[in-house]
Amino acid sequence: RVRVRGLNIYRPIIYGNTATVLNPKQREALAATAPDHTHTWTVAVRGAASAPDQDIVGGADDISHFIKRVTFKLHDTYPNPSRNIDKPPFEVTETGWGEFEIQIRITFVPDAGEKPITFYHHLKLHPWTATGEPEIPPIDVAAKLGPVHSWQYDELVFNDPFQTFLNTLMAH
Ligand code: SLL
Repeated sequence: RVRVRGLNIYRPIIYGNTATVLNPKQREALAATAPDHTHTWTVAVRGAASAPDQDIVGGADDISHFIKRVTFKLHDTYPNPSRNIDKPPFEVTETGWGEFEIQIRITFVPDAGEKPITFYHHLKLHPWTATGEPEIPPIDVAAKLGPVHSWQYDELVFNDPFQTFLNTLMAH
Protein backbone atom coordinates (compact mmCIF):
# COMPACT_ATOMS: atom_id res chain seq x y z
CA ARG A 1 0.00 0.00 0.00
CA VAL A 2 1.54 3.20 -1.22
CA ARG A 3 1.09 6.52 0.53
CA VAL A 4 1.25 9.76 -1.39
CA ARG A 5 3.66 11.56 0.93
CA GLY A 6 3.36 15.27 1.45
CA LEU A 7 -0.17 15.45 0.09
CA ASN A 8 -3.10 16.73 2.14
CA ILE A 9 -6.54 16.33 0.69
CA TYR A 10 -9.68 17.50 2.43
CA ARG A 11 -13.42 17.08 2.08
CA PRO A 12 -15.88 19.69 3.45
CA ILE A 13 -18.71 18.55 5.69
CA ILE A 14 -21.41 20.09 7.80
CA TYR A 15 -22.81 18.59 10.96
CA GLY A 16 -25.50 19.71 13.37
CA ASN A 17 -29.20 19.66 13.94
CA THR A 18 -32.55 21.15 13.08
CA ALA A 19 -35.33 21.10 15.71
CA THR A 20 -39.04 21.82 15.43
CA VAL A 21 -41.75 22.14 18.07
CA LEU A 22 -44.20 19.24 17.84
CA ASN A 23 -47.58 20.19 16.43
CA PRO A 24 -50.78 19.17 18.30
CA LYS A 25 -51.23 16.10 16.10
CA GLN A 26 -47.69 14.89 16.79
CA ARG A 27 -48.11 15.48 20.52
CA GLU A 28 -51.33 13.52 20.45
CA ALA A 29 -49.56 10.61 18.75
CA LEU A 30 -46.95 10.57 21.55
CA ALA A 31 -49.40 11.13 24.42
CA ALA A 32 -49.32 7.51 25.60
CA THR A 33 -45.58 6.81 25.24
CA ALA A 34 -43.80 10.16 25.62
CA PRO A 35 -46.16 12.86 26.89
CA ASP A 36 -43.23 15.07 27.99
CA HIS A 37 -41.73 15.32 24.49
CA THR A 38 -41.93 18.81 22.99
CA HIS A 39 -39.67 18.73 19.91
CA THR A 40 -38.72 16.66 16.92
CA TRP A 41 -35.15 16.97 15.74
CA THR A 42 -32.70 15.62 13.20
CA VAL A 43 -28.95 15.40 13.77
CA ALA A 44 -26.84 14.77 10.68
CA VAL A 45 -23.43 14.69 9.02
CA ARG A 46 -23.60 15.79 5.39
CA GLY A 47 -21.32 16.79 2.57
CA ALA A 48 -21.07 20.59 2.67
CA ALA A 49 -22.33 20.82 -0.90
CA SER A 50 -25.82 20.02 0.39
CA ALA A 51 -28.22 22.26 2.28
CA PRO A 52 -28.90 21.25 5.91
CA ASP A 53 -32.44 20.08 5.25
CA GLN A 54 -31.80 18.41 1.94
CA ASP A 55 -32.10 14.66 1.50
CA ILE A 56 -29.10 13.13 -0.14
CA VAL A 57 -29.06 10.42 -2.74
CA GLY A 58 -25.72 10.41 -4.56
CA GLY A 59 -24.32 13.47 -6.30
CA ALA A 60 -21.53 15.85 -5.35
CA ASP A 61 -22.73 15.91 -1.77
CA ASP A 62 -22.49 12.14 -1.32
CA ILE A 63 -19.89 11.34 1.33
CA SER A 64 -20.47 7.59 1.44
CA HIS A 65 -17.49 6.80 -0.81
CA PHE A 66 -15.19 7.76 2.07
CA ILE A 67 -17.46 7.45 5.13
CA LYS A 68 -18.46 3.92 6.07
CA ARG A 69 -20.45 4.66 9.20
CA VAL A 70 -21.57 7.54 11.37
CA THR A 71 -22.41 6.70 14.98
CA PHE A 72 -24.58 9.17 16.87
CA LYS A 73 -24.43 8.57 20.62
CA LEU A 74 -27.56 10.04 22.16
CA HIS A 75 -28.37 10.80 25.79
CA ASP A 76 -28.88 7.71 27.98
CA THR A 77 -32.57 8.59 28.33
CA TYR A 78 -33.01 7.26 24.77
CA PRO A 79 -33.45 3.56 24.01
CA ASN A 80 -30.41 2.10 22.20
CA PRO A 81 -28.61 5.45 22.47
CA SER A 82 -25.77 4.43 20.16
CA ARG A 83 -27.18 4.70 16.63
CA ASN A 84 -25.12 3.38 13.72
CA ILE A 85 -25.93 4.80 10.30
CA ASP A 86 -24.24 2.94 7.44
CA LYS A 87 -25.57 4.78 4.41
CA PRO A 88 -26.65 8.30 3.50
CA PRO A 89 -28.41 10.25 4.68
CA PHE A 90 -26.21 9.96 7.78
CA GLU A 91 -28.80 11.25 10.23
CA VAL A 92 -31.02 10.39 13.19
CA THR A 93 -34.47 11.84 13.75
CA GLU A 94 -36.00 11.65 17.22
CA THR A 95 -38.37 13.43 19.52
CA GLY A 96 -37.56 14.69 23.01
CA TRP A 97 -37.71 17.48 25.53
CA GLY A 98 -34.11 18.37 26.33
CA GLU A 99 -30.83 19.54 24.86
CA PHE A 100 -27.68 17.43 25.34
CA GLU A 101 -24.28 16.67 23.86
CA ILE A 102 -24.37 14.20 20.99
CA GLN A 103 -21.18 12.26 20.38
CA ILE A 104 -20.57 11.81 16.67
CA ARG A 105 -18.09 9.23 15.43
CA ILE A 106 -17.12 8.97 11.79
CA THR A 107 -15.68 5.65 10.62
CA PHE A 108 -13.95 5.80 7.25
CA VAL A 109 -13.99 3.16 4.53
CA PRO A 110 -11.32 0.45 5.09
CA ASP A 111 -9.41 1.66 2.03
CA ALA A 112 -8.73 4.98 3.77
CA GLY A 113 -6.58 3.39 6.50
CA GLU A 114 -7.76 6.22 8.76
CA LYS A 115 -8.71 5.94 12.43
CA PRO A 116 -12.28 6.91 13.31
CA ILE A 117 -12.76 10.50 14.47
CA THR A 118 -14.99 11.55 17.34
CA PHE A 119 -16.44 14.96 18.12
CA TYR A 120 -19.47 16.49 19.81
CA HIS A 121 -22.48 18.48 18.79
CA HIS A 122 -24.72 20.26 21.29
CA LEU A 123 -28.27 19.35 20.28
CA LYS A 124 -30.04 22.70 20.11
CA LEU A 125 -33.80 22.83 20.61
CA HIS A 126 -34.38 26.32 21.93
CA PRO A 127 -34.27 29.50 19.84
CA TRP A 128 -31.12 31.57 19.50
CA THR A 129 -31.26 34.78 21.53
CA ALA A 130 -29.78 38.19 20.75
CA THR A 131 -27.68 38.13 23.90
CA GLY A 132 -26.56 34.53 23.61
CA GLU A 133 -27.97 33.97 27.09
CA PRO A 134 -29.99 30.78 27.26
CA GLU A 135 -33.64 31.60 27.55
CA ILE A 136 -36.39 29.06 27.00
CA PRO A 137 -39.55 30.70 25.66
CA PRO A 138 -43.00 29.23 26.26
CA ILE A 139 -43.66 26.42 23.81
CA ASP A 140 -46.34 28.34 21.87
CA VAL A 141 -43.91 31.21 21.37
CA ALA A 142 -41.18 28.79 20.25
CA ALA A 143 -43.61 27.16 17.81
CA LYS A 144 -44.28 30.55 16.15
CA LEU A 145 -40.55 31.26 15.84
CA GLY A 146 -40.14 28.20 13.61
CA PRO A 147 -37.38 25.60 13.27
CA VAL A 148 -34.08 26.06 15.11
CA HIS A 149 -30.90 25.34 13.15
CA SER A 150 -27.44 24.69 14.58
CA TRP A 151 -24.87 23.63 11.99
CA GLN A 152 -21.07 23.69 11.82
CA TYR A 153 -18.76 23.59 8.84
CA ASP A 154 -15.62 21.50 9.05
CA GLU A 155 -13.09 19.82 6.82
CA LEU A 156 -11.96 16.22 7.00
CA VAL A 157 -8.25 16.29 6.25
CA PHE A 158 -6.38 13.25 4.97
CA ASN A 159 -2.60 13.50 5.27
CA ASP A 160 -0.33 11.28 3.15
CA PRO A 161 -3.34 9.35 1.80
CA PHE A 162 -3.00 5.90 0.31
CA GLN A 163 -2.88 6.06 -3.49
CA THR A 164 -5.98 3.86 -3.83
CA PHE A 165 -7.94 6.02 -1.38
CA LEU A 166 -6.82 9.17 -3.16
CA ASN A 167 -8.11 7.65 -6.40
CA THR A 168 -11.46 6.97 -4.72
CA LEU A 169 -11.69 10.54 -3.44
CA MET A 170 -10.75 12.02 -6.80
CA ALA A 171 -13.23 9.86 -8.71
CA HIS A 172 -16.17 11.61 -7.06
C1 SLL B 1 -31.15 17.86 30.77
N1 SLL B 1 -28.90 17.25 30.24
O1 SLL B 1 -31.16 17.38 31.90
C2 SLL B 1 -30.21 17.26 29.76
C3 SLL B 1 -30.70 15.89 29.43
C4 SLL B 1 -32.22 14.56 28.02
C5 SLL B 1 -33.08 14.61 26.84
C6 SLL B 1 -31.68 15.94 28.34
C7 SLL B 1 -36.10 12.41 26.02
C8 SLL B 1 -35.59 11.05 25.97
C9 SLL B 1 -36.74 10.03 26.00
C10 SLL B 1 -35.08 13.52 26.05
O2 SLL B 1 -35.34 14.54 25.46
N2 SLL B 1 -33.91 13.45 26.72
O3 SLL B 1 -37.70 10.29 26.68
O4 SLL B 1 -36.60 9.06 25.27
O5 SLL B 1 -31.82 18.81 30.44
